[in-house]
Parts: sequence; structure tokens; C-alpha cells
Amino acid sequence: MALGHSELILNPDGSIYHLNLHPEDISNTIITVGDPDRVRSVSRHFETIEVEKGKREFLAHTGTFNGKRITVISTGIGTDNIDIVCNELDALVNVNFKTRQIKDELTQLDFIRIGTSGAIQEDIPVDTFLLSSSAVGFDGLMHFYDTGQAGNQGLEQELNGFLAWQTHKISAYAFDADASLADIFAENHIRFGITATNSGFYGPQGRSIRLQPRITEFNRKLADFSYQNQRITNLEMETAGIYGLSKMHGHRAVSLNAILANRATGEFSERPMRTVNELIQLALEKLTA
Ligand code: R1P
Repeated sequence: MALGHSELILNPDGSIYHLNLHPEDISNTIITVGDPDRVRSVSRHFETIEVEKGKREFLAHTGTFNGKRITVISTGIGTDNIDIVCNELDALVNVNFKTRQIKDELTQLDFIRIGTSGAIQEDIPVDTFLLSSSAVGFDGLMHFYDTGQAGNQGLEQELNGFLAWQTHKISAYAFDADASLADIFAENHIRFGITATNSGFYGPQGRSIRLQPRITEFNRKLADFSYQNQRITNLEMETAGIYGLSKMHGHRAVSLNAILANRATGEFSERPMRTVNELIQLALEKLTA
């Protein structure tokens, strides 16, 4: 059945609604970054750049690094944007825009998030790199999809049981990184951990400037949880949504975090740009090794 014009929205030039991209504009290897300015920080390493397009917070560059075709795209902040980015990138490869039908042969994409994050464990210093082996989402995005058995149900159940935040109407969902994609990035100075994704930067990450949080010691409670010898290590705002939607669409995803803050010790990096740039370089090298 053909997808209706209100469901798969195309611009007058045939590009997809929010991302403003045509199917030929993207590679199957996609780096996602939150900040549109970070797109250039990635693509400045490319030998060639063939596509530079954007709309709203979604800026995309496609080019080659070490001969490999790569797309880097900014998502802006939050899993609400991830819903748009992941669904539209999937449509670009898996829907025929002329017939509006889902293709018989599906294409698998690789998503590599290069983002910033705050650690909640005291022993994770600022300026370190962390790969999210799993992500737990407090944001709610995946509650709107029929996820079946796709998530990490053991982790989800243990965490929700441990936190017992049902009275606050808060429950987490859990998804894993793609293990084969994660293997590419595994090395000594990359830590692994469970990443918590939430829907805001202040209250939802236990920050209080003038407003009081409803759940006291939010971060400490998360930090005290462990599952199969893994702890919740850090907080950010996209990974669980990327993992959930990638898994359900049949794509591979991994999230790499530059730890800029340590919420337990109160520190913030003195060289955040340098740390992010070092992670970008490491990711590009690993991706093309
Ligand atoms: C908040 O400052 C933003 O930074 C982190 C969070 O996930 C959120 O998007 O990631 P990025 O630096 O990739 O945007």
C-alpha cells in the first residue's frame, strides 16, 4: 500500500520533509551529532564533500574519509528530534519515493552518535570517552512504538523494579548497542557503560537552578543501580531513542560519548572542544581502519 501524502511528506523538489535530503544524498554510514556546528568539525577531516544541505537544526554533509563515503548529520537536542532523523533517514533508503511503497529489499544503515555527556559515577573523569553498551530511556519516545521483544527486557524490568518510580509515572525503556558495530570502537581508552537518556537537561538530569526536583537524589539513585556487572555511567539526551529506533528498523547503532561533566564531583572539562575533536578523530579512524 502506498504511503499517504500526510504520512510520508516530501518537499516540492522530492526531498524528505524535515531533513531536506534526497535518497542519493546519504551514505549507509551515518554519524549523528547534536550540535550543527559539530557537522563541520567532522567533515573538515573529509577528503571530499559532495553534499552540504540542511533545514532547521538538521545539517548534513556527505563526503569521504579514507575513501569511505560517510554522512554526518546534526540532530539538535533530544529524542523528539531523533524520531524525525531516524525515521526520515530510514525512509530515504527503504521507501521508493516515486511509488511511495516500502522497498522489497531493505538497506541497513550504521549510525554512530558522537555526542557529549555527563558522568554520574565519581570514578569516570571528565575528558574520557565512553561507549554506551546499552541505553535506558526515561524520555518516553519508545513507549509510542510497538517494540515487542526488541528491547533489553531484563535490564528494563530490573531497573524499573529497582527505582520503583511508578508512583511518579516514570518508567524507563532499554535497548542495546549493536554489538558488532560496538566491537569496531572497543579499545583500551574507551570505557563502556549503560547510558541514561532523558527528556531535558535540568530537572530530568537532576539539575536544580531555581526549581526543586520532584525526585530527590535522582542521579545518585541511578548511579547505585547495576545490571550484569554494568553500571549506569552517564546522562545525555539522544542515545536510547537512537538505539530503539535503529533496532526496530533493522539498522546498527552505537553511541560514543565525550564526558565533559562529572555530576558526582561537580567538575566540568577545561578543554571541551579538544576532547570532542579527539573523539571525532578516533571515531573516524576506527570507522575506516
Ligand atoms: C545538551 O547540552 C546536549 O548535549 C548532549 C546531550 O545529549 C544534548 O543533546 O549531546 P550533544 O553534544 O551531541 O548535543
